[in-house]
Amino acid sequence: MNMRSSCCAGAREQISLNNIQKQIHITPEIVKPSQDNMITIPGGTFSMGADSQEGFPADGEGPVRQVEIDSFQVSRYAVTNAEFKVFVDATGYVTEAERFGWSYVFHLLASEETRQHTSSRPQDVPWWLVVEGACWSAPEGPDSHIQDRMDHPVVHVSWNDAEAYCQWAEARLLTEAEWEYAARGGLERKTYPWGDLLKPDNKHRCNIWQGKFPVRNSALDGYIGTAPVDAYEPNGYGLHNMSGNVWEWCKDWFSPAYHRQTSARNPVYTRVTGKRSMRGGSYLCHRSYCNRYRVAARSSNTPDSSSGNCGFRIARSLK
Ligand SMILES: [Ca+2]
Repeated sequence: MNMRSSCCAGAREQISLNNIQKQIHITPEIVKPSQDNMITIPGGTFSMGADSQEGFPADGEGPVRQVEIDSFQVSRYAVTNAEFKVFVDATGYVTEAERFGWSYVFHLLASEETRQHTSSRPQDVPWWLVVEGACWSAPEGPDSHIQDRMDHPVVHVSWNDAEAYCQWAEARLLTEAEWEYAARGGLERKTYPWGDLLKPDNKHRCNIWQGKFPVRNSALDGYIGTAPVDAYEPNGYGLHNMSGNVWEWCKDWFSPAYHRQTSARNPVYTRVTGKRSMRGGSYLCHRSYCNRYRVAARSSNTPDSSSGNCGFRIARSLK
């Protein structure tokens, strides 16, 4: 079993499963994600990135620069378990977590029995359990299921799995720049999708961690794990949970030099770096440890990695 530590989610070593970009057999009559949940984001120019000291220098959140984005469509929510099930039922797709036979589960979410039978965890992020049988339909291992979580974001999907879903849905992942532009909801240089205060009017606006990470989560925001994709108020563009809940895979390869090396118009980092970008943070984020639930924050993982706190949303280009 191969693993490598990462702050935001455990990573698989690059032992790629050959031909992971499998043939997808499409059943045409199956209903695909409709336009109803897609929002058109009008193109424009915005200040991308952050220069504040809040971030991690190694992430390359800045320097802040002006970036121009063409209009595009984005899904109002992250892809749900219900939507992913339609895809799997239609295509027979098998996720990488299922092929590898394991995925990363946060220790407090696993059952007592699973914890007792799981000895493998990355040394420097020991709150991630390597749980055999954990996958999108059994998020905490074989003794768990998604029946009461069909409107939650699908998790334990790798970047490659997300790409496969997009191919089927005739969609694509957002570029990092599109993601941040959408997440800002029309606001300029704010920390969160709704403004600069984490809890305006003392109201929770996203699903992160309250308490002492990683041992005690008081879940004052209502959720210890994932929340339904439409939880909390949307941002100015009508998008839910751009901050917190689950990390969202983006199209780009990840590089700390992103802001220095990509163009000012529709940027996308295409040089192969071995890691794909993720945005938004998750229910495990806490200011004391990982405050990457800010809109300018960035993280990454290998494209075959999966964990219980990473999903994706979809985009479509406008003709
Ligand atoms: Ca929470």
